[in-house]
Amino acid sequence: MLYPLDNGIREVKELSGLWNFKVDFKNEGFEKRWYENPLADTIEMPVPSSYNDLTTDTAIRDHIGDVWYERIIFIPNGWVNQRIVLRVGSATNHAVMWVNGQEVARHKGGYLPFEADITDLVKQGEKNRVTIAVNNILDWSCLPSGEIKTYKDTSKYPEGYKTQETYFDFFNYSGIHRPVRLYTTPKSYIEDVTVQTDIQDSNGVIKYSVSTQGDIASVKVSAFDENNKLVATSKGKNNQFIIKNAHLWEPGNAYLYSLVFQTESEQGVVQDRYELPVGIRTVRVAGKQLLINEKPFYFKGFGKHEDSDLHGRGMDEVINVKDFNLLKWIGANSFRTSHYPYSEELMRLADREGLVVLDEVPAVGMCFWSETNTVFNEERVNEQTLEHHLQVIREMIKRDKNHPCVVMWSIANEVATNEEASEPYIRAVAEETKKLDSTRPNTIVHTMWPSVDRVSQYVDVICLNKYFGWYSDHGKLDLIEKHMDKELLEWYEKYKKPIIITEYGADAIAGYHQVPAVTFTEEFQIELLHQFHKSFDKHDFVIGEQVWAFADFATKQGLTRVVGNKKGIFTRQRHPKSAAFYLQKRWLGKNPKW
Ligand code: E9O
Repeated sequence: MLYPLDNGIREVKELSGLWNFKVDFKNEGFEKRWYENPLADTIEMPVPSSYNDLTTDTAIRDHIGDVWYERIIFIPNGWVNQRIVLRVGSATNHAVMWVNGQEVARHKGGYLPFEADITDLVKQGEKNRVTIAVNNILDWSCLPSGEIKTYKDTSKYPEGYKTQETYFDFFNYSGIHRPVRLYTTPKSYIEDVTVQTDIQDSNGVIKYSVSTQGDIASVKVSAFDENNKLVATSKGKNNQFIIKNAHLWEPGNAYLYSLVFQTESEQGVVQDRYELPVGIRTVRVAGKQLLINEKPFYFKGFGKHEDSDLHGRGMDEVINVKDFNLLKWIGANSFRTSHYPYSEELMRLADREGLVVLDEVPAVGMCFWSETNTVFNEERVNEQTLEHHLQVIREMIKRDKNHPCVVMWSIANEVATNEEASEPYIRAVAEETKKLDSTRPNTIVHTMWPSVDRVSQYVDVICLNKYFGWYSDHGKLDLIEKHMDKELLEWYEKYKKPIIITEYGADAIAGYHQVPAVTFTEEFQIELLHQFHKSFDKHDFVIGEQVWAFADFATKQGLTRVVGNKKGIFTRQRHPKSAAFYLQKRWLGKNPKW
């Protein structure tokens, strides 16, 4: 799915700003067809943002169900004879969209875009009403998964009392989280573009395919370098061409060519145009290593979240730019989009800044399969979950396939891969990923042990989240290295695949200090990381370390969460804890691994 572009042929109109907003407390909006008329009794709500932290009302923050957004749009006069598309960057977790009372789109999944062709529904020179209902309920058919718990004992709970149970460690922020845009294309247009790159000698090989709609006679492709110099051309919907002495896209040293795809009519009239930034690079797993441009790559960085004060999970270029500057300052070269695909704006920034990305689907919290049903409902991870998982993989790869920054697909995080039912499930997901993109390795992120794991034969790289000294042997710094060594060797022995530690860390409350270190102090966080590093440095099959987490982040309320998860190396406001200086010294220092 192409990112909307303004380029003289295509036009984009941003719909960010204040929208009318209403919480459907009585769950009546669909039945009463709220979309047919302007919403009554609304409050102001910024788009993009999570709505949860913006009012002073607990009932709004913790609402389970639908909320409604609405705004008026005008269609510019110049848009006559254009195809007009309404596109939502993401709405968490489900959305239905109407234009002038007509349903135009339905989308399940909170972290990927959806759009609708609304050309025939909008009127030039008049007010057009866009209504979007967003629902935050998570059940077992969703990713992330969850379930609604109902409380039957009316002597203890009010009638109809329910809670949204989630089995993941981030606040279930909801709302329209990414920009909403109107954009145009000509009536005959470029629908999608796929680019794959290779390197032969010092030349870049670019293989592309273009899909179009309408009457299109020919496709032309021109490649421009960063100085806007034309370096190669090609023709046809599927083809490949060479850029001589290509400038490669490298981690920390990004270089992007601009590929301009242009369609023409029979008469040679230019119809549509799309510019795609393309980084020439290769990625593959070879034995114990992951090679980018045939050079071993060691991942230094973090698991992150799209999370900040007030905005919640709302896309914010201010936070994105600050985070990238901090990543570079600390010597990180990569991050994982834990635990969902991040905004397209962030991915485009990573392409430009040369940061390497592990792109993850929102498959988190899948710790209960049908065979271990013990808690609330009958249904746990099931066929519908798998169907949705495959759908999300398709949407993610469709959106992110052309990003040079993405070097690997992460198909799930902390799944109960010890259970029998996980094997066919993960196998199906892993195979789908390969089928859709054979140019990138895939991985799954484990918190299980090698002796019980049933699925790692289906992935190329093994990722581990390990919490010695924290969730096990809490506070025992002296055991970490030994435990880590043992486990790493067992994983390698069993699968002979490269390993990235995608999570290790400790909560530290900024400003808490003690010597000797105790848990929750800044000193303990440093010492814990240091013990892990002693182990990582010994094993050549360990190809990366990503600390959990980049910054403190919001979670649901819980006894082990003091105003959120405090494993950040930066506070939620992006101020460094002491461990940031320790990591900076390690990552910018010398090490045979990098
Ligand atoms: C996922 C991440 O979203 N991994 C969690 C992180 C945490 O801080 C969370 O924020 O809790 C850790 C999972 C730890 C499982 C440890 C199992 C140890 C068994 C003894």
